[in-house]
Amino acid sequence: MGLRMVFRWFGEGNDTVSLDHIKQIPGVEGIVWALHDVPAGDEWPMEKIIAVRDQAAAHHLHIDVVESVNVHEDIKLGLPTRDKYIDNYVKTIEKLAQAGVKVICYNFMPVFDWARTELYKRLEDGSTALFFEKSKIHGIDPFDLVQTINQNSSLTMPGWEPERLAHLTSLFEAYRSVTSEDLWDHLAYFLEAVIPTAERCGITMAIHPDDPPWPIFGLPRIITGQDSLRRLLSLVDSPSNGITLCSGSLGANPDNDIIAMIHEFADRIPFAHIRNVRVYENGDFIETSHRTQDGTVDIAGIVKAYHDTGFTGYARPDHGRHLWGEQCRPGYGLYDRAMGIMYLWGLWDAYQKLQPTAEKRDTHESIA
Ligand code: CS2
Ligand code: MN
Repeated sequence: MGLRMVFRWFGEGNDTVSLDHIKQIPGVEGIVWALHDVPAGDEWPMEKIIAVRDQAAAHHLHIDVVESVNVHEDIKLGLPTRDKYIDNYVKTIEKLAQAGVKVICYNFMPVFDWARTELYKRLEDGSTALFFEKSKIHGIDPFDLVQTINQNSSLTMPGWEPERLAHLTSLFEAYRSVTSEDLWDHLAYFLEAVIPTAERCGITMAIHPDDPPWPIFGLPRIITGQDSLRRLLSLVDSPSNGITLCSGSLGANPDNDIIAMIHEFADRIPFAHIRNVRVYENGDFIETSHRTQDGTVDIAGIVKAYHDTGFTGYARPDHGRHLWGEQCRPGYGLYDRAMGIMYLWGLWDAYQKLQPTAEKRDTHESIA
């Protein structure tokens, strides 16, 4: 038993990559999925959950990992209406458990999920990748944002669909008085409400770090590094309160020591996102191939840390470059992620061969 490789799939008709393709990537045992058409805050319908399970099962893939059940803004804002959305969240956890799900990834970023300034930035090798240009985002007044986006169509992020943009100004208004300490309180309130259900159902909630891991547009962002992950775990001390350790998100800040995090939080990481990123001196960053030398994140060291801590959780390659003319969702093509998997397996198998985990554990036990 070792690392369990999974692959993100956005669903039938919603992804250029098919389950047939995913099945052909060596060692992939399951999909990482979600009901992307269900709005945040709504309860997930059982028949839709089962439909995805059946599609996956027809390809001998499991649905153990969901990414994400999104958290409604009212929960992050701490509004009185949050309780009804939390009730829906609890019901969704129960249903997912019933369908066999083991891990639910979520994030607690206000308004936006990941943020980039360019989706198709050309790399030297001719491929394209997601790019973040610090000066384009920093210094933008949130209240000018809608106008800025309209003028600059390359500035784009998930959640920036026209219908959401219309609400952007009022959302920014609502967040104006929310400090990062408030956001921590709202996260604690949410976890205190959902973790007992997760525990009872055998589900681990796994928070995804903020991407990039610092505040943008004047909005607080709190899951940014080792100290904040430690604080997150202490909010509710339960094995069901866990982490999706994303090396790419955390790696955008070169001060983050991801290997140290793997060692410190080993038993609380049910799900690993492994990807590389190249950070430039001015703070800009671009997503690269998974190979260690191509970026500034020590992927070989990270896989070694998972190996050395006896990791038996789920792992997936994260974003990849767009290669060979592939038309796909930004960051979610088939080729680079499939190559990423082979790189991760290469490292994993080599470490395993040099020092099998079980043997290593025995040695530790006998030393201890
Ligand atoms: C990111 C996020 O890890 C990723 O691929 O692009 O969109 C991530 O899925 C969410 O933040 C998790 O809630
Ligand atoms: Mn990630």
